[in-house]
Amino acid sequence: MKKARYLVPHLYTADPAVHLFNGKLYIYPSHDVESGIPENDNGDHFDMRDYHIFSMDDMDGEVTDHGVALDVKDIPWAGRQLWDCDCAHKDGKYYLYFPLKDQTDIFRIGVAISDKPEGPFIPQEAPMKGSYSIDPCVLEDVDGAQYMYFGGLWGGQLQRYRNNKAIECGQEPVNDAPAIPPRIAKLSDDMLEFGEEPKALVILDENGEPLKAGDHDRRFFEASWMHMYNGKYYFSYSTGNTHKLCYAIGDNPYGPFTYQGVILTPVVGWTTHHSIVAFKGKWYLFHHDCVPSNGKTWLRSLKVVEMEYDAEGKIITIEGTAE
Ligand code: FUB
Repeated sequence: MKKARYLVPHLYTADPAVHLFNGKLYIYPSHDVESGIPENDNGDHFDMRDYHIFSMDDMDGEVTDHGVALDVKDIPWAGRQLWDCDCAHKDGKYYLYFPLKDQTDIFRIGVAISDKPEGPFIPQEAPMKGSYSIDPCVLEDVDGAQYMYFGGLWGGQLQRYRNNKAIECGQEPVNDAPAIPPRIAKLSDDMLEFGEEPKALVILDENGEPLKAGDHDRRFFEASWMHMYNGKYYFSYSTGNTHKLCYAIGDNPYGPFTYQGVILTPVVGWTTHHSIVAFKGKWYLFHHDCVPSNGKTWLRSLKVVEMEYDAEGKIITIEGTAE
């Protein structure tokens, strides 16, 4: 499969997290809706209320919609805005991690549990202790340890935290100040909490210096994803207001990671968000764009395209507008 393929024509869906469970690919996306809220830098127009989960047996085959797996009205601590989620598996249970604003309009990360990868998922009574910001993604390492990566700037509120504490009037730093890093934390054995204090995931430039806040073409904005290739850890992310998917490589789950380049150039739309997965001997980039909604940035559609590496393990850049 070389041509990009839209996956879910009947629903607007975005931010795909994709995993191979029981021989099938399961897709955990955001479910976009027409909220009627004017577009702003805070992302208020992304007022999503539930998740649908999808599965596919083959990359070219049918995509099954398993229906509503979790609804905001069933989450006891809910305020608003169900954003990008991810799912992890341990000992026969599936754990759906989701960012949601609480009743004070602060993003927290919640967990919901199911016996099946497609749900339905039963949410916990309260968000994960000490959680903040958005876009959780979970990597199961080769030794079975599970790590959560998270964070997102602007509407994702990451700029409001330093050393895991909320600060007054947090702003994104500028110019030569170090960029705000995404966070990593090992999960607890029961998968329901952080098993340690979240740490900064540092992305270094070609000189071994942390990327700078003013380097909007390369600095982390949101949309963490981690995958492994040839024994290395590939951390990929969105640059937000410069609309690229980039990646950095490290030797272990915590890093540091060294910036490598662009995976996907800007798509039609504002946000860009993805996952990378191997299936039946090939690599795929799942992502979204706003072509089917004629450019409405809050009504996005899932796509998949084959992704390739060169002989040195570098990801070959894909054009965001490729058909
Ligand atoms: O879908 C809402 C937000 O938009 C996600 O959490 C971000 O990553 C961006 O795609």
